Amino acid sequence: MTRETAQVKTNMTQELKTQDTDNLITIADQFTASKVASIQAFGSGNINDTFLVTLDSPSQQHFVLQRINTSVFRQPQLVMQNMCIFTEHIRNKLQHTPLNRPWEVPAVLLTKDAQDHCKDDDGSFWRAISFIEGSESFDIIKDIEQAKEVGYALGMFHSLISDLSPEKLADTLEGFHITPLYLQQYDEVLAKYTGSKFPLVNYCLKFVSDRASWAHVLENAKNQGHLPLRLMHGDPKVNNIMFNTTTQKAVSVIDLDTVKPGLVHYDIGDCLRSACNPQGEETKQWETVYFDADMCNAILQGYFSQARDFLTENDYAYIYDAIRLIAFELGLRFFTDHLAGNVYFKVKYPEHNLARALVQFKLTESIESQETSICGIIKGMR
Ligand code: GN1
Ligand code: MG
Repeated sequence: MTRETAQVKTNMTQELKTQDTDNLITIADQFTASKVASIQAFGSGNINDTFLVTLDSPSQQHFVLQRINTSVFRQPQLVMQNMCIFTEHIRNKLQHTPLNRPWEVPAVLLTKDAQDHCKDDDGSFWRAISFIEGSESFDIIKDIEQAKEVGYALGMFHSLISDLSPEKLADTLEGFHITPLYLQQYDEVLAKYTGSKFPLVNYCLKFVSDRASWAHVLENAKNQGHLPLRLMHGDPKVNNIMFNTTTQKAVSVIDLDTVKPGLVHYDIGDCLRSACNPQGEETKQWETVYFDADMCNAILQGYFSQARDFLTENDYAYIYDAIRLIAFELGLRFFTDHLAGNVYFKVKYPEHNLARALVQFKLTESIESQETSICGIIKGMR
């Protein structure tokens, strides 16, 4: 059975009930000596369940409480181990060489028994992370200035972990961003496919089959030694970048579950596919989705201002492919999950993953139609 189809029940999102809130308070209590004032569902994550805990305390106002989806992260204790290792590395580094502008690293909060997680009566895995006070995130980029900040944040993140050896971190999500493996899972799901009531499924089927042979591009480059294995964030979509609410400068990158060995290209692709889509990945108007090359230019400017020192000539050569590939790959992952019955990504309605796939495929088409200008932008950055 494939990782993305491993979960048996459908991931339909649910509202918070009073009884749930009581349970949540009991869990949140384990991570704080202060009184919990309130708890609310937080963010728009597709995998874990995330809550913002508000405290009655002048010293710490909030923290983020999360139930890790253990059907996806099979060894959540390794996720926590990775998080402790690299956040400590970054904190040490910042202490010795302070930056010339504010930057925050989310901290793992310990339970009253000094553990980095706790389990509830159902065996669910809970952990708490500090909240960056006075910061906010956006699902859709507002303007070019913000785009430069998004790029700066990813470049800063990569630069801060660039001297931590990839072997120091465990592979917490095998196959993550290995496109050929997603194609393999897709073929397995397709083998059981008996037709659909949604005509747009046919468009998606053709979309994938037209690109299946090209989709090995980054893995081939990695296997041939053209691209080095490094540490990556894994999920630097635009709403994982935190902005100071007053200065509107990027101050942190959050959602650190998938920081693990990989290619920085997966991150560059993921950041651009999410930040250069002005309609956002949840739009229902998939026909009008396009890739905004001006935003791409600004993000890459911000990125290279921080990343130039550790990138090689080969790295530049694969950036266009990375942008195209990660949009395609996410579309493929959503589409596979739709065909498999919505077992991996949380959904709000039955054809939600199909709608999400169409958005990413349309974005991929738009990237392909602008290949010359996107490659020109990348060339201009060297
Ligand atoms: C998932 O759960 P969330 O929203 O942080 C997914 C990413 C996708 C993203 C698309 C572990 O991230 O790979 O890009 O949805 N995370 C995992 O919104 O599969
Ligand atoms: Mg994530």
